Amino acid sequence: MPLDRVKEAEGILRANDRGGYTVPAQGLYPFQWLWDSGFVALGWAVLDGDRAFAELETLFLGQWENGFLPHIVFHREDAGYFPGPEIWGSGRKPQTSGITQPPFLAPVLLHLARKFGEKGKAQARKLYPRLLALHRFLHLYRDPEGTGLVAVLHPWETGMDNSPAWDLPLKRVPRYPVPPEARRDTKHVPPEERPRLEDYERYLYLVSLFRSLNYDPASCYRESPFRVVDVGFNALLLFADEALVELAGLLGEDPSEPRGWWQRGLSALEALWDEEAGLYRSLDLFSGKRIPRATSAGFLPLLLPLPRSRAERLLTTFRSWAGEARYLFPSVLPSALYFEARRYWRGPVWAPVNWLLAWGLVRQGFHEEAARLKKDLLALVEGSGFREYYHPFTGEGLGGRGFSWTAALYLAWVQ
Ligand code: 9WN
Repeated sequence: MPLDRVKEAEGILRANDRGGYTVPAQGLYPFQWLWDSGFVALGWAVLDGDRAFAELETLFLGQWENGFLPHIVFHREDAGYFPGPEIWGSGRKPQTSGITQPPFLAPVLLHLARKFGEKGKAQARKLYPRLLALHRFLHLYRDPEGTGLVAVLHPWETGMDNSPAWDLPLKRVPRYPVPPEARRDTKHVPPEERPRLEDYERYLYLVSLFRSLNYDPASCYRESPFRVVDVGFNALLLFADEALVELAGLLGEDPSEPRGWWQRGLSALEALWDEEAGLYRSLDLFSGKRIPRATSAGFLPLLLPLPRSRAERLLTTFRSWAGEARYLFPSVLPSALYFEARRYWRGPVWAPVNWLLAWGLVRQGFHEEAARLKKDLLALVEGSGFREYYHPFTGEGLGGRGFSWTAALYLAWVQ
């Protein structure tokens, strides 16, 4: 691994460090994001254990009294991002958004607790109750009927904002006028690499609706015209439930509550399996149907214990995708009509997805494919720098530059 890239990765984390939290990218994303912080903590763990724990502690400063953890914490003012704190109007201190993101935090805390021995355990003990409260919130308020799977109420909650999987469910969401100049993202990044204005108008409608409901969780669930069981979010939540069980064991806590969520969720996940397509799909709770779109999220259940035949079927699908791209792993099947090589979550390769899928493939014993995901990501970084995402055919870097999670995962991978 080229030493200068390692130094550069470290430099990016340090430059994006705002004291206890790391912004995903200067300019484009000037606040603290939930799932970014999980990945970033894995990078900090290579450099400085205390700083890794601090990333999570600072994130939890934004937790609400009901356990909810918002997807953005606005620790400081910055006019460079839209929608900013004044649009969300959460009324919290620090100011926050009012929707969440994939809770990819317990596996990170478990990793840190194991890596840093007694000191790590002491830190984990402080964060464990907060994580438990977050998971309790999600299982309770996002699954009021106790199905075992939770709903997301906004595409931003999936972390894969303009995934083609959300096109159909989003059609039910009215458009809220967003003057094109209000957007800041397209001032940092070419518009063809970002979501379309129409998507933003629907995103903003949902924000204004949730705000008008004072972010009351039961009302938001009931009133939201977007209610989807995202396979990615659920796979990560269940993976995190399992990590909570392990953390409970490590810390001498009672594991029965997270174990219950985990077991119930694993059997409920069966409803998302599409045997014909050979991958998992998200479920639209309004139509009651699985969403027929092939996205990388459908492979994230590889992180969970799967029957052998299921894992092998997923591997076959993985290989057929691999045959369609130069660099793995495209966010959408390249031969699909809705694939767009440069547009954000509609085609490009993303570092955290490679990293999560590799972790899942290792869990299933598929080491060769996991090694390929690592090799491709390292090649993308070495060829194009620490970008937000990459073109799956040419390897061109796209979106934001000096990107924290790409730098952090590179460090975690080459250490
Ligand atoms: C909205 C910060 C975040 C990531 C998401 C990614 C993008 C935000 C945006 O940036 O979303 O949350 O404004 O585009 O889609 O996964 O957490 O890096």
